[in-house]
Amino acid sequence: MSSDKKRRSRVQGGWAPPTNIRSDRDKPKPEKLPNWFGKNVDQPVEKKFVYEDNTQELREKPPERVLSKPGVYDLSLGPSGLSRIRFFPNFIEPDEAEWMFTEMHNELQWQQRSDVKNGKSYLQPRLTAWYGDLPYSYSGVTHMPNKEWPDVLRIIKERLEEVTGNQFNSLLANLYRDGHNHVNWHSDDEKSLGPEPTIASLSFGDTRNFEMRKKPPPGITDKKEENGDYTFMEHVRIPLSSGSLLIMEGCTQADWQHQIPKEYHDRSARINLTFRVIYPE
Ligand SMILES: O=C(O)CCC(=O)C(=O)O
Repeated sequence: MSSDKKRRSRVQGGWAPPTNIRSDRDKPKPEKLPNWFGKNVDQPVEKKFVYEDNTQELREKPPERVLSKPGVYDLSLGPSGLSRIRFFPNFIEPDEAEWMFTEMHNELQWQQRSDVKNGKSYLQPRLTAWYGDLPYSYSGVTHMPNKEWPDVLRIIKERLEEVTGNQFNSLLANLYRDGHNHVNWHSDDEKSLGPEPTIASLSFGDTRNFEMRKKPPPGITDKKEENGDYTFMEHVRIPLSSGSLLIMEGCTQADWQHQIPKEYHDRSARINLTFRVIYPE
């Protein structure tokens, strides 16, 4: 080490400025400081944590209930009263159901009708046929009285009335030609069906999911549900195979909705018969 360096280290305990620095201009420039420097960043910041109560209730989506076994299921007790369904997956033997399907496919007076919503007309994504002494109106569609019941429908009606002890005076038949044919969420709650209608639904042909969802309770303030979001309401799914019978009764139409959703894989045709009692309006 040179004697000059040794001297500087003795003076400063490190490298003292070299002896050749004689003016300020020769001094090393100070490092450029970051622009946050001097803005009280090194002062303790008074942090205010305000605890706010979560006013939105934490809600969990209830799991979908799938019903596939025969039985009587009480879906709910309110708000209108007891909603009950009865399910008989093997009401009609497969061979007989197949024969009935072909007969109905060929004999019923199928038509594609239009629903009317907000003054606009939409073709229904299925075919329908109506049998009964009285007209039936829903969603802007009116089915005119039709007393010409084909034999196959008379046979089915007699069997149904004998087994269930119920009497029906009308029938709405739906033909879903493929998986894209469907019926949207609705309740069969028209005035002409009376306050607590019993509706007997028979299925033939390919299996489709019958889905049900509970209506939000009246007066609920939740914006989502006002807009028809039923996410947190109870959901039930019943796969309806050929020959199955599903009876909805009590407050099922008042407190629940149902649909046959579109399928995104191949489905062949399905016929559904819903037997009802219609009252003059
Ligand atoms: O096809 C079905 O199983 C349901 C039909 C239906 O919802 C109706 O006719 O109101």
